[in-house]
Amino acid sequence: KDIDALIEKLETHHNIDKEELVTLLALEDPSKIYQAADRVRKKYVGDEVHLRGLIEFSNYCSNTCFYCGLRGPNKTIKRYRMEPEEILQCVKYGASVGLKTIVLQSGEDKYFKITTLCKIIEEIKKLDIAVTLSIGELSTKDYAELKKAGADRYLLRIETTNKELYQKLHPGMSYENRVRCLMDLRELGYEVGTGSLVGLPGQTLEMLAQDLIFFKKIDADMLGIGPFIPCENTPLEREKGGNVEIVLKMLALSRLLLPDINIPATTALAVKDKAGYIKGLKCGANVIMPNIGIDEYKKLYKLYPGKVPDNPSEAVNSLENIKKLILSQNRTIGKDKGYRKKY
Ligand code: MET
Repeated sequence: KDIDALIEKLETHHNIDKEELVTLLALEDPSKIYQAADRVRKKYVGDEVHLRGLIEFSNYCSNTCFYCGLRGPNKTIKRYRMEPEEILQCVKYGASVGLKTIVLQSGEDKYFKITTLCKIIEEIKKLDIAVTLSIGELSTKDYAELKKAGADRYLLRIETTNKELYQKLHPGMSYENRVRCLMDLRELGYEVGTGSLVGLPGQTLEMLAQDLIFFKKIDADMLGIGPFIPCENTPLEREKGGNVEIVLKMLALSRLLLPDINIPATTALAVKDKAGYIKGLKCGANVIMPNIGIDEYKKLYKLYPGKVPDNPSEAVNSLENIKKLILSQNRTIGKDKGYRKKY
């Protein structure tokens, strides 16, 4: 009874306090949360699933995030950088198959000058394609220049809003600077995406509830939420990793709190669970990010294991696989750039 009232409150008012969120996150049978999230998704963003073509253009990284296979100190992976020409070839392919958004992602690679990135962005924009960047923490000035060149959106997950856990997992980085980046991006007029890694060692339901409160507070336009998958040759390689159910709860509660935003069913969710994309789409998600990069590089972008099978065309996040999957769920493929339509 109480639970039904809580869910109804969320579904109508899109607001709830932290203790109530913890109660919902702890529910043994979350099916009513999922159903409510699916209704809200349908009502506010409809049946369209927006595709965002992902290009992982460099796996060099100067950071040392404990969970990530690309961390600087990991000397066991081969590093690569794509040439601007190669990036643009992938973009053109994406355009030719109807994609309207390209996501450029990399480790924190100081090699690429802002002016180089600006030129790439300008070229992409000529094709009438929205540009999302996911290249980490930069100065206010750099963010401003990239915006001026035409970048539309920026993804920068907070990963966890628990400061103590954040500092433990990100030596040499600061929680305050990450929040500063998000505030800068907002102020500069980007659509801003953030999100969390779910199932980190030491992460509690209270912390996850706090993440949700944070997303609501900063009015995130996009939220990427996925399971923590332990990766070899990282300090967390022997940890357990996040489970799918808690990720789905976070997705569904995000949709209920922020009804009109763009929420991907993440690649990590699909890697963790064969039906991950479908489950995500049924729990509030309305975006999927097919990888449109170059096969030989995809194999080297090892954020976590299982992303790329021996034959990359069999990857869960291939465009072909994703298109089929969306149609199989009686959903449609978004035809426009898929900006957030604030209600
Ligand atoms: N390095 C960037 C970040 O921390 C991009 C995603 S991590 C591969 O946000």
